[in-house]
Amino acid sequence: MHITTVCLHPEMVLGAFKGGVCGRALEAGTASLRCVNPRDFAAEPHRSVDDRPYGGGPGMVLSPAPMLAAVRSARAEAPGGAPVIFLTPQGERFSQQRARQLASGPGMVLVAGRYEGIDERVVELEADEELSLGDFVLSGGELAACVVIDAVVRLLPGALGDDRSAEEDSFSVGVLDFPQYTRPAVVEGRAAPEVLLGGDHEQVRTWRLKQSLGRTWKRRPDLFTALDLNEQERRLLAEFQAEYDIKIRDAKDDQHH
Ligand code: 9D3
Repeated sequence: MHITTVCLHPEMVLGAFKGGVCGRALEAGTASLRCVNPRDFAAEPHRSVDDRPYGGGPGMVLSPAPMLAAVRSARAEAPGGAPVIFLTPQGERFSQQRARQLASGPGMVLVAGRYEGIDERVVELEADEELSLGDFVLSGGELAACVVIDAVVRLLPGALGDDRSAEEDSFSVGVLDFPQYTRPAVVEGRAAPEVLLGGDHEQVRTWRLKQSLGRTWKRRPDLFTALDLNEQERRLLAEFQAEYDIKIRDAKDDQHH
């Protein structure tokens, strides 16, 4: 997979992949990661890449000429079929589904903005797509590009974690993770759930499914609404809800007494 990032701070993007699963995948050649800096396409003597916004207002806007030249240089070296994706707060929300689609393709060009944003004509001329990470404000697009790269590269065949992707497709996306435990069996008086120490794999699987469904119901009503539960899953959720009711009642009792 061929990945190019267009950004003013290449060290932020390259530095993010010095270690870890994705760093190793890049070292092994599972994917290539390059950065193109619009500053290298800016005119002398000042090599300026930004200017004041037309219409006034605070901050600066990335100038069209160096951005256009940088994006076009990145596109020219990318394989055909690699989309040019602008990371902007106005984009469609990035998702695991989009990560999977990108991981199955030949690559991507990720364009990260800074300051108040990129001149809209560059977006109109060159963006195949705009992606956002969500409704919060970053100080630039570089970290957003890193997030997209990480989510995509870990899915590539050859990256550690790729063996889990089939499982993720069918289960892990759509419900929350079950809680994890490791040794020792008791931490500050808190015992790990007994079922996990017992070695009955079917019981473990059932307990984990119940926890995943219960947590999704409790914490993520938006995900929960989209679930289509079978009979066993509905029974496990009902058990979780009954136990949860008892917990709430006990907590209220504690408050009153
Ligand atoms: C929304 C705030 N904007 C109007 C005042 C200014 C602005 C602030 C920060 C415009 C861009 C940015 C930099 N953010 C990104 O480049 C970005 C981003 C984000 O801030 N949140 C979630 N996803 C993304 S993807 C790129």
